[in-house]
Amino acid sequence: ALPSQSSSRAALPGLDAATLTSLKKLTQAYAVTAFLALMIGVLLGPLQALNYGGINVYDSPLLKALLGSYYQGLTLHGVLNALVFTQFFISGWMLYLPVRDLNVRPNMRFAWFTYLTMTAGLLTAAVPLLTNDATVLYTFYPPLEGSPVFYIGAAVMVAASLLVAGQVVWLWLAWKRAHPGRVTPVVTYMSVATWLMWVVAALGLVVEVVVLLIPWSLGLTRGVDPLLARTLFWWTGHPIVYFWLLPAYISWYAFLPRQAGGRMASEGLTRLAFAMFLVFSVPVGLHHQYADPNVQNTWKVIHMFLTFLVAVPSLLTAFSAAASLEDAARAHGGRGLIGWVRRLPWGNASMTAQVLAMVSFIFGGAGGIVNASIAFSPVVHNTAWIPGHFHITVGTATTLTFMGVMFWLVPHLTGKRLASPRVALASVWWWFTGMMLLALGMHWQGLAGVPRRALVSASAQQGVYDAMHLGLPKAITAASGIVLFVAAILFYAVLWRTLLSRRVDDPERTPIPTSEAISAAGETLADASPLVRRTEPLLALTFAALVLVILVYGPVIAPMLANYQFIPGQRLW
Ligand code: HAS
Ligand code: HEM
Ligand code: CU
Repeated sequence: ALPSQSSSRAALPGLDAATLTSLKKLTQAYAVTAFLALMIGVLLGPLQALNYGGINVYDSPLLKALLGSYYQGLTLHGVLNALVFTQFFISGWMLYLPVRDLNVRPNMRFAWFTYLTMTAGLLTAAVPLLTNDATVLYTFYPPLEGSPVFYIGAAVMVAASLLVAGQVVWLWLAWKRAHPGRVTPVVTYMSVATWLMWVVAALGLVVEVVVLLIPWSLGLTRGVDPLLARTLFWWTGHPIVYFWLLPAYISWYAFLPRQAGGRMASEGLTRLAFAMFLVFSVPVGLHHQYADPNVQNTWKVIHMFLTFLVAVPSLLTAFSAAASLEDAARAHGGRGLIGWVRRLPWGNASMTAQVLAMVSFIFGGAGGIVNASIAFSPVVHNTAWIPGHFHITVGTATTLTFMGVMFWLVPHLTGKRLASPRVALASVWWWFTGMMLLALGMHWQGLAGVPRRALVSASAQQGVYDAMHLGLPKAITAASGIVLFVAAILFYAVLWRTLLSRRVDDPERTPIPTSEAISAAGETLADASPLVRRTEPLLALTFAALVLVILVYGPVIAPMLANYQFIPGQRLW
């Protein structure tokens, strides 16, 4: 049966079989494109880990033939993993879930058009990346100047994600009109809040790329202002990390409890967390720019406090996730203060992946608070500490969660059975172990001052690091690359074997693992708690987000516009 929350009196057309089939194909297309991008990106990672282990493989004839430089590889790694993998997976995931949750019929022509647009953007941007004409790293800070084809492709990709956002918001509003007075079901609530946050967040990047970078790279303007470009970039660049995280949170809140054998803690609390992310995710970007000149300290400190505020909904999530796991384990005979942990279904690769992803995020989040503290920032900024931080946030909390989701999502979409569940289980432990080692080695080296984004294994620099006795963290980092390489092989063996096998079941036999809530929100707004009623108007909260962003970015950006600098581009590769 379809897990539908909408009633039959609705005038809105529900999902019919043909639309559902097409929607499942589309979701599969998004997910497979995502994991293909990740596969290429992840092949490059271990080479970088070896570099931070003091082993330079970039002089080998094979790599010399394949890559123009360390930086071409690093650009591909960052773009494919952090930008392409995430965006494709999320666009499929966060269209599929609300459509099923509301049981509404989307316009599938439009949905496929969006997927094709996004793919066209990706292929366009891929050309200059592969020909070494856009080796600008995934942050593409000017005055580094890549080929205009790269910026245009990236803009098309981001625009396509905004079309998905538009479609989901549109469907939600149609559902609201057909069901006046009803509380938005919680999976839809989380999805719509995330998409609306992304719309406000994306404004900075859209303006940067469309107004500044594309005309400049086409030679239409004399130069570009690097400080303004960076500020617009981080307007989007911080909240983009929540655009990667919240789709994983959706799974932690709504699906993981059921997979663990328990219930979601509270729908009201879940909605509060997402409402807070909607309002507070964006106005914090200056925590990436503490070292930038010509930005007043006052604004840096204000962004710092807002960063601490936006950590609160993650702390709510930590509480909530732990509560629902504990609820599950105790329901299955778990006992003791922490002994209950053993009663979680550790044989289930999908559950295990997600719980390990959460564990990594405890450390990733704690490191984030260090980064955000303006007094600590000079110690860690631009050092290997930072890649240490984000491989246990986006590289594990997000990526390992999506890997775990694939273990039920592919059977659910295709009717194929997960190939080798035991290999799947092994792959997630290898990934978790590898990423924890990578994080340990990189954080450690960062504290010793080893820079990020550097071919540190090149002989000239090695002497300096050898003098610092970094043998142990270097060895840990090199080992992490090998462990992660094994993890990737195990994971992709399972994924491709599953996808290439024959359909054996009715796909709906593997249901979406929607969890019940210990404390539900209620059906109608009239019966709901004040918290549920106040978090319902998502459009008003979006407006509040926009006002807050203008308040904390207006005074930062206005002087940059008044003193706009035309800096010519540079090609350093
Ligand atoms: Fe970050 C840099 C601050 C979260 C990603 N971050 C980066 C970069 C990336 C990134 C990619 O303030 C590099 C950008 C570049 O290339 O320059 N980050 C934060 C803060 C948070 C944070 C305060 N980051 C993330 C997330 C990311 C991500 C999420 C991706 C998905 N980050 C920074 C700062 C910088 C930065 C500075 C700039 C550094 C510099 O100097 O350049 C917070 O959102 C973190 C809040 C999270 C928590 C943890 C909650 C824990 C949970 C798990 C609970 C687990 C349970 C398990 C219950 C407070 C939810 C129970 C298990 C059982 C078995 C019982
Ligand atoms: C950078 C290793 C997977 C995203 C790096 C660096 C290393 C590394 C050592 C630092 C390079 C430097 O600063 O010079 C690995 C390994 C992986 C892996 C061994 C697993 C096989 C991932 C995943 C993601 C990711 C899954 C995201 C989904 C990034 C990003 C950068 C990076 C965004 C920064 C690129 C830049 O500075 O421009 N990786 N990584 N990596 N990695 Fe990974
Ligand atoms: Cu940030």
